[in-house]
Amino acid sequence: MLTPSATVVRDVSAPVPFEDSAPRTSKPRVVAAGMPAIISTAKHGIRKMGAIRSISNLSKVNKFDGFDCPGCAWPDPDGHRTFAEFCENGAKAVADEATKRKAGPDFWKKWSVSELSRKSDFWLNEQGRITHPLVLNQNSEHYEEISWDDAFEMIADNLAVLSDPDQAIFYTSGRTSNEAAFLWQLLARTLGTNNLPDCSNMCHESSGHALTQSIGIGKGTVTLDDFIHSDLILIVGQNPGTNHPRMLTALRDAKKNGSSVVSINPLEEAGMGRFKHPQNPLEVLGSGTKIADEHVNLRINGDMALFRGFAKTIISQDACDIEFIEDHTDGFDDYSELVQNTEWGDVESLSGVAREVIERIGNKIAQSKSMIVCWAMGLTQHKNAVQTIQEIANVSLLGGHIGRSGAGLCPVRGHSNVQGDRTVGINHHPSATFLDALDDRFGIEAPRIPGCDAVEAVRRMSSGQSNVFMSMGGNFLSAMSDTRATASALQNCELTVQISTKPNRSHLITGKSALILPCLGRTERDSTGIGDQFVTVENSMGVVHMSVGNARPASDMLMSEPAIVASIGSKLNQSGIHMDIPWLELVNDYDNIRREIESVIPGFDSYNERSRNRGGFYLPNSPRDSRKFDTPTGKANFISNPMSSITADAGKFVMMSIRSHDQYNTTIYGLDDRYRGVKGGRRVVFVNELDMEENGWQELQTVNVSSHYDGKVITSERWYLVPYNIPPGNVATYFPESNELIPLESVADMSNTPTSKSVLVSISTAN
Ligand SMILES: Nc1nc2c(c(=O)[nH]1)N[C@H]1C(S)=C(S)[C@@H](COP(=O)(O)OP(=O)(O)OC[C@H]3O[C@@H](n4cnc5c(=O)[nH]c(N)nc54)[C@H](O)[C@@H]3O)O[C@H]1N2
Ligand SMILES: Nc1nc2c(c(=O)[nH]1)N[C@H]1C(S)=C(S)[C@@H](COP(=O)(O)OP(=O)(O)OC[C@H]3O[C@@H](n4cnc5c(=O)[nH]c(N)nc54)[C@H](O)[C@@H]3O)O[C@H]1N2
Ligand SMILES: [Mo]
Repeated sequence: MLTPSATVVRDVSAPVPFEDSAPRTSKPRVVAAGMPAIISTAKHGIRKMGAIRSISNLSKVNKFDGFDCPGCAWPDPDGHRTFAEFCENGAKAVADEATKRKAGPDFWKKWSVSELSRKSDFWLNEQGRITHPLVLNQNSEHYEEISWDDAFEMIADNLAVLSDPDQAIFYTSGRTSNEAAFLWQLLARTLGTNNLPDCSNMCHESSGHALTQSIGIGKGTVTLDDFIHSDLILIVGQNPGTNHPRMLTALRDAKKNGSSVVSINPLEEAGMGRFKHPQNPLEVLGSGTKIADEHVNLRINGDMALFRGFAKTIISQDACDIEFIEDHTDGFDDYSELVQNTEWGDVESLSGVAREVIERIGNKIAQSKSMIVCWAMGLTQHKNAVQTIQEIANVSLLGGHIGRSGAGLCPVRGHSNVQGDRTVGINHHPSATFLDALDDRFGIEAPRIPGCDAVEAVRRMSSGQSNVFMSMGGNFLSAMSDTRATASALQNCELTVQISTKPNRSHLITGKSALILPCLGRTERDSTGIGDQFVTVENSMGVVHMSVGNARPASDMLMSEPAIVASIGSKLNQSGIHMDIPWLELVNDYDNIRREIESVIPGFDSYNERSRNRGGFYLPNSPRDSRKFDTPTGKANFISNPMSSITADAGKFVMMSIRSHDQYNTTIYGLDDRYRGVKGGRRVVFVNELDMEENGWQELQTVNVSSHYDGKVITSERWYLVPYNIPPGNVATYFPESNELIPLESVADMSNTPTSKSVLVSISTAN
């Protein structure tokens, strides 16, 4: 369990420590939200924020004059807002940030980093908000208070001595505002590096990569309004009941308007069963709305074959939109030939779905006039993720489901501003056009060599090529695959810097020296010399809008993210790295930052004015708006990839790592997963009953799990078996605990995303 530390004194544990007790299990739920959601919302709110603060905060979530919910990137209705446009898990995210508990300097004096590393992630998060800038000096075991000025000086000193700017890495988590993200990438590029990995590398990178090749834009092509006009919605590899609960409202409304919903998932998730809107008393008391008309229970990673089967059905019925295909696409003939030459037997065996089911759904797709396909991590985190998403694009192109009302492709983003961060330049391989515009505006010479993504960042730190790791939010240690490899990479650094709100494992597994810079959260008032400021974010459907915090900051010592970046930039100016950027002036009035964004990035015309409009504004999206495709041929591309799926040898299983109902990525709110009937523990392995029987395993038996990749074996001890309705040969665990098992080398083709949903494992009973 213990990872050797970089210095003699620290003896820290990188993988999540074991919990003491076994979980308790009960029957999984089939109804999402309803009364249990209301009770859970109230409990979290009142326990963490107190009654008054809780009402005041929750009534400001996603209102026109309030803050953007930090929970997920699902959009809000354009023209109206209900009393409180929030959900149970959004409320948990708000309560978690607005907690009254504080992890002040005394807390860090009391606990050494080694001791803290043996606490669970749940415990760490429960300690509350970080209140002061903190330093962990080389050979020290404790974080101590440091002045902001000394902290910035320490960073500037470390950056100024680098012989090559690529020795520095600037990571971003997708909660960061457009304003902070734009300054962050500007700081990296003026220094001279494109080393800007972000959480997107582990998330929707595969979607961006696939869609750019297929339709010329790395984003989805629907608006929220399209849902109500669709006649068919496919939800593939996504668990909206837990991770995008507000999406259930859109699905309910679409259903009421006659649409049909099909869920495609190895698990029958609760949100896809029945939904009771927690803010509608009649629904809470009644039986709710049935969401999915049909559930396709496929094998993990069976999606590409499934969609190939759909294509077979559509093509065999001559149900293609020939006019659209002729006018707007390229590559149809090759694709059609490939589809027709694909054997049904291969489709069935790779997907794990019977031909008759595939044909039944395929018929629905063939008849649909307006189909939306939604997806999330169930598709993006496999070896063939890019190819799978391109197959979905192919099937959508067959029916002309792009740039038509009620139809389109809908990658559902995770972090609330992950899409915006990419738009404003958080990208390790930026386009030449973007860099040229940056150079022109700021008189710099931004580097043209691509930087590292998340996986490559670990490699560079391990080999010593990079040795300063700076993190704008997030929890890189726990979010990344191969926890041990990531830990030793971070420990190989001279300096690691975390701009954070709450304690997490990345504060404990550090470089020789480390800094924690505590920042304001979304809910909090951000005032500068000239008055209160707001920031802007872009949701999953390309709407840019303002977010204004109004709560009193958790501590007087906090700085805003933009101010922290600007202060680092300004210190670098002083320390001889000449950057002619008026950093401090930019952050005195955030309108100044938005003016810079407007001048560099297309689509942001009259940014300051339009972000003040109720509900913000849509960024241009030519496939959606005008069926124009920014590809080399000017057309959307049918891309013909060979069909594939992961297969396990005898004695091995395919493991997916998923989220419970009580976590936000690596932040653990509680140890329960109400919908899946697991309470009081997270080290569970969900296994099919038949596999349990065949191996003679008992419910809640303790096991060790080992992953296997190209001769590399990683073992993680003490997991509890839970029989579950999951396809035979497939198992599921929760992340971040199971990140320990995901080999760094196991990545998606082209997008380099860790294969968090495709890990080959064996299970052995523990002694
Ligand atoms: N409350 C809460 N909200 C969140 C988050 C959170 O942690 N908590 N995280 C945010 C972030 S960053 C993101 S990216 C999103 C994530 O949102 P999701 O993508 O919904 O998150 P996961 O739990 O990873 O769920 C993946 C789903 O895909 C299914 N799946 C796994 N493998 C396959 C496969 O091969 N094929 C198919 N068809 N299905 C598969 C799983 O059974 C599961 O239902 O949520 C965002 N919102
Ligand atoms: N095995 C496995 N691994 C995965 C995934 C998976 O499905 N399976 N999912 C992947 C996905 S989709 C994602 S997006 C990544 C997530 O990766 P990250 O974005 O790096 O991780 P989070 O857990 O969201 O980050 C939580 C931390 O952010 C800080 N924070 C919270 N709010 C703020 C804020 O307003 N400002 C600042 N500066 N800091 C803040 C807090 O200190 C908190 O501890 O994980 C990935 N890892
Ligand atoms: Mo994500």
